[in-house]
Amino acid sequence: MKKWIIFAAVCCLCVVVAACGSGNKGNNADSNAASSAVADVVIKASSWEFDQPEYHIKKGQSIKLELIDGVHGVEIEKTNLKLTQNKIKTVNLDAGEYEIKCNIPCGGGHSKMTAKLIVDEA
Ligand SMILES: [Cu+2]
Repeated sequence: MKKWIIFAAVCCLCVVVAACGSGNKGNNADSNAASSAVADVVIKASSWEFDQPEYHIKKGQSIKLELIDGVHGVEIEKTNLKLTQNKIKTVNLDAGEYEIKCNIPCGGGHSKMTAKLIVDEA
């Protein structure tokens, strides 16, 4: 009887350890997915330029700012849309052309950091 109880206790312990192990793996997978989450359009900013002169997007698609070097932000003129590093936002603007500019004073070339966001008909 005593042996059976010890056997049962060891089994329980194994189940708990296995559950914890797989739980941790699950968490790691989740955090990796979050940090490398994919946006439809990625703007890459460095000092002092954006990686493309124009970015095309469709209404309802998502957009993200990645920093290559320096600290920059993105403001889309005449809209409330602002992007900060690695935060994915959905673009719900009407079709048309919008000016993009850096909205964080980032040094000598700050005022040259402009580009276009072109929202295409979905
Ligand atoms: Cu700037």
